[in-house]
Amino acid sequence: MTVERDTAPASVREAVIELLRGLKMTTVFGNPGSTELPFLDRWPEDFRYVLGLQEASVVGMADGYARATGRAAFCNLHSAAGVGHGLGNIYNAYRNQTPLVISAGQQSRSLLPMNPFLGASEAVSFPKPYVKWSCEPARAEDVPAAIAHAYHVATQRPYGPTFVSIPFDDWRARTRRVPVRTVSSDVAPDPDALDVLAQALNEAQRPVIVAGAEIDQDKAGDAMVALAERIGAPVWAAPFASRVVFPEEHELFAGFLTAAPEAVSRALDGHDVVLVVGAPVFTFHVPGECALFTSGARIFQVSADGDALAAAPAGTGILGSLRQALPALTERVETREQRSPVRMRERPPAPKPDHPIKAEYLLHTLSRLMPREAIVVEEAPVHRPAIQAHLPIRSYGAFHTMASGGLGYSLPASVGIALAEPSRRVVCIIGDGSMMYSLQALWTAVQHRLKLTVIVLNNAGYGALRSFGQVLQVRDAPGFDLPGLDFVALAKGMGCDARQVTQPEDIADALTGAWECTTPFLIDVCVESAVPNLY
Ligand SMILES: Cc1ncc(C[n+]2csc(CCOP(=O)(O)OP(=O)(O)O)c2C)c(N)n1
Repeated sequence: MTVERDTAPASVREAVIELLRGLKMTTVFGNPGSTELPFLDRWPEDFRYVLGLQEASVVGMADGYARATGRAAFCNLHSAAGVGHGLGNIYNAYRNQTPLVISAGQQSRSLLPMNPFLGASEAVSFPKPYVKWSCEPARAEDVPAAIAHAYHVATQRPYGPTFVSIPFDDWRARTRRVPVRTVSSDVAPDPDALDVLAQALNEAQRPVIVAGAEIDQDKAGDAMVALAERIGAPVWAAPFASRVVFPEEHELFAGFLTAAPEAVSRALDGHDVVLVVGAPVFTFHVPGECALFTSGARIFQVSADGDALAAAPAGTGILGSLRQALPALTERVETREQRSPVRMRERPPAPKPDHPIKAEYLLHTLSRLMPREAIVVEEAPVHRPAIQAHLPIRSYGAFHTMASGGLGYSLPASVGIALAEPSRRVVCIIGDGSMMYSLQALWTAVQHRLKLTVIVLNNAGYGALRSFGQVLQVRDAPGFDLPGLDFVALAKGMGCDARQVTQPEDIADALTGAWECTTPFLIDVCVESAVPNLY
């Protein structure tokens, strides 16, 4: 009689542990404090606690783990200040649409009226608006139900983080177990709307697809490729896509849209039907005039993210999960015999081994030598165009970055991904500036002996700001240079083996050595400090 067992009396802690087990959230990412100790008491043998040394790393690791497993991940943060440290990556998780259940300690209910040590004022509001749902239950016995609720909201489209604040004395209160329920989260698209879209595609002279991160998240990659091949349309990556959107060596892959209205309009100019799949219309970083919106081109957007459909300034929105919508659309469209000519993506020439090392040369060499099953995690803003040009990602699931622009994400995320995918090599390509935001994630990677290679693209400064400063004609601004950072010493100080590379001829040897390592290894590559224009 499952129902009776499910609802039998228990302590709040017992009920929460059983719930987490039932929801397959037995890997808990955390940083503990006194307010969380009752939860950690007598830790169950089948649970894994992944300790992060600062909460930004804890949340980033959980995000990476959730991305790689395709399931919600659970975090346990320290009250108030711990949540505060985690907020940057809570924002990132919200924008990444990563399903996370974040719990945080709170002081005892009896002490709260007296502003106690470690008390969180307005705990529920603190992480808003970057959590989809937030709760400190009115009664201790409601904590397990609140966590179940948080899980089901986090795993509804669009996925995202949720938050539960748990007072210290709640864990020992008596309650009833909550049942582990199944709640579906796919949304079927309106068939009539798909008919209209299919007709537009069938009648189009030059259709084009703009693909976004939702495709990979939804495991709808094969369906995306099948649709593109059926209609013979080129596929662009949406601006700032945080995952692989299309195999980058496929003949229909057209390249990456820049997050600027004029650049997007130029790239899509001449196409009469623009189909945006699993992405906003569009993510911009700089203002400007997007002529596409008034050009007469018909824009269609298919996504399970109702807010992305609502925020689009133009076009027809179709709400639906891509793993449902894409096959249904492919069935409806005619195979195009006469393809409009697809502009082949130009492959850049092989870069030269100059000194100082050019990022392009490093990335070209990396692409040649990297194990085929490797997963790339990126946070090197000024080098992103070079990464896109020289390190083509060939398969879904093999690339991650944050959707939001908040630095301090990718190093901990790569740790979470490596924990979820222990058989695959994870390669984190990261700027020297980005490296310093959540550096302590490296310690967790060492403790778990992960197959993680960190490649620091060290241009001794905030390259993206140097570049953006040039675009905006900002002169003599302070705060762009980062002299005196010794990444080999920093890594070794946390038990991570590391070496510095200053000569192009040493790159191949350093990479080959890293692949032989079954524990984390950091390569600090000194690259030239001159920066390209990003816009
Ligand atoms: C949390 C956070 N703080 C500050 C910034 C502003 N910012 C954007 S790019 C950048 C420089 C990044 O430098 P680095 O990681 O060395 O990469 P590079 O641009 O040189 O490739 C900074 C500081 C940000 N995006 N996020």
